[in-house]
Amino acid sequence: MARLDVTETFHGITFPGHLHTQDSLHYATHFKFQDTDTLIVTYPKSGTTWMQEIVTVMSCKGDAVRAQTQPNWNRAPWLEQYYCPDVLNASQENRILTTHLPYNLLAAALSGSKAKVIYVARNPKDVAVSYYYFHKMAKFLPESGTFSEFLSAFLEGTVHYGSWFDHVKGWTNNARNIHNFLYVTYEEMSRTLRASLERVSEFLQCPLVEEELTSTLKSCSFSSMKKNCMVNYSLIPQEIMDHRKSKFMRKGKIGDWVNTFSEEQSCTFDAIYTSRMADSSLTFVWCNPEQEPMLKSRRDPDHHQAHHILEQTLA
Ligand code: PPS
Repeated sequence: MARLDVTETFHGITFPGHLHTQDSLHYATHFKFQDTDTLIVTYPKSGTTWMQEIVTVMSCKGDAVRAQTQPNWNRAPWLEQYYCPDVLNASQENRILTTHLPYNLLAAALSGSKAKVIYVARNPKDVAVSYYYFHKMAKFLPESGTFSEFLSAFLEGTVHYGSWFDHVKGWTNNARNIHNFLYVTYEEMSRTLRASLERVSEFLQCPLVEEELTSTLKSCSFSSMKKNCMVNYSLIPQEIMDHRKSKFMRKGKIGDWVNTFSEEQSCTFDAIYTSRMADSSLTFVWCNPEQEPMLKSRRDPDHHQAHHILEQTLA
C-alpha cells in the first residue's frame, strides 16, 4: 500500500490514501465496539502516541516489554486505517484502539457502547506547528507550503483529518452522550504526568502500585519514547517518513509555537480561536511558565486589533 499521492475524501474530510481507503473508513464508522475496548481519540499531533504508550504500559502493570517490542500501530491500531481488521482479533478482550475521526463519524458506532473513550487535546498553536513539521517528513501528506499557507489551511479546516475546532468541539460537546469518557490534555500530561497517569488508571479501572506507576512514568517520558523504535516511527522506511527532514518525536514541549508563529499570525489565530470556540468551555495552556513574561511583552491584549483582524480574515 504506497498510494503516497492519493487523497481519500470521506464525508467532506480528506485523509491520506496511503493509510485510508473508502472501505477502511466505512469499516471504522460501522465498527462493533466491545464494552472492554479502550478508544484513544485525538486530532493529529495532540498526544496520540503518548496516550497509546501510557495505556499500553499501564495495562501491562508498568511492564514495558510489549511497548518495547510491538509497534504502536499494532498494539493500538487506528480504526480507520486499512490494516486495522487484520490486526484486531474480535475475540480479544481489552483492545486498545485509536482514532483521529471526528465525533459525528463515530457517534452511531459508539451509541450504546460502554467502551472507554479517552480524548486527548492539545493547544492548537502547538498542534499546528507539530502538524506543519510532520508534513515535511511524512511523504503521505501533501506539500505543506510555507507555514503561513499551512496555517491558513489549518484554520480553515482543509488539512487532512479536517478542522481542529470541529474535532475538539464535536467530541467534548458530546461527551455526555458517551458512556465512559475521559478528557485529558497534552499540557496536563506534560506538567503533571504522574497525576495524569493516576487519572487514566482510575478511569481504566487499572489500579497500579507505586512501583508500577513509577515504571509507567519512566517508559512514557519523552526521552524514553524518543529512543523507543516501536513509537518513534524509525521502523518506517525513509521514502515514507523522512526523519532527516524532521523527527516524529520532535520537541515534545508546550509553547514551541512561539518559535514558528509571527506576532501577526498569533493575533489572527487568537481572533479566529475566540470566535470559533465561543460555544466551548474548554481552556488551554498555551505556554510554559518560564515563557510567560516573554509572551506578555509580545502579546498585545488589544481586542480591537484582534477583532479587526478577524473581520478582515472572515471578509
Ligand atoms: S500523530 O501523528 O497524530 O500520531 O502524532 P501525535 O502522537 O498525536 O503527536 C506527536 C507530538 O507529540 C509529541 N510527543 C510527546 N511529547 C512529550 N512527551 C512525550 N512522551 C511525547 N510523545 C510524543 C511529539 O514530540 C509530537 O509533538 P512535537 O511538538 O512535534 O514535538
